[in-house]
Amino acid sequence: MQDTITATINPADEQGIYLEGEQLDALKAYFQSGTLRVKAASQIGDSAASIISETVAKSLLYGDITCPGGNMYPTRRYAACLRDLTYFLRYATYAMLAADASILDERVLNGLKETYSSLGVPVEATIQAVQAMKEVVTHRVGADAGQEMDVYLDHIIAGLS
Ligand code: CYC
Repeated sequence: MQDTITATINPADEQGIYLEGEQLDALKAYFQSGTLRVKAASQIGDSAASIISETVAKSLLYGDITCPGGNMYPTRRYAACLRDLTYFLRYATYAMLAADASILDERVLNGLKETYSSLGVPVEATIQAVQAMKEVVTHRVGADAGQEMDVYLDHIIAGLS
């Protein structure tokens, strides 16, 4: 995985030059947002289970998807869906801490669309669930940190689209 620091320093190192201007500004913004990121990661970690259940209630429950014939039926598939959502939340939180989406590409999105397609997991419903997760997370962590998490949850949505 990469983070904002390595993504900024590595190219400078390859050229043997000091960081300047925009690169230093990017690092400054990253360091200044550090406390916000760490606080949000702690809040999300502490309430991950309830974030997932609220997300599911908001987006997937009470529809055909949990009934016979739906992709969240029976319990085995329901559990796989909850597990996938917990992966999305945890990896988006890592990416938010690093301010870099590469961990999502490497660990979550690589081959996911193909896997879902071969198993008949509906992409539209998955995207709706991630949209709901954005709202639930923002409600928990506040607007500023929520905006940061949105970047990485949107990255998952884009990777599935
Ligand atoms: C299945 N989700 C899977 C599978 C993988 C992942 C690999 C197939 C293997 C298995 O069942 O475990 C996803 N695995 C991951 C990811 C990682 C990983 C992301 C990275 C850490 O290691 N079905 C719905 C909902 C949605 C859903 C809309 C939840 C949002 O209708 C998810 N994923 C879902 C379901 C299955 C699945 C139901 C089981 C499908 C089946 O076996 O028929």
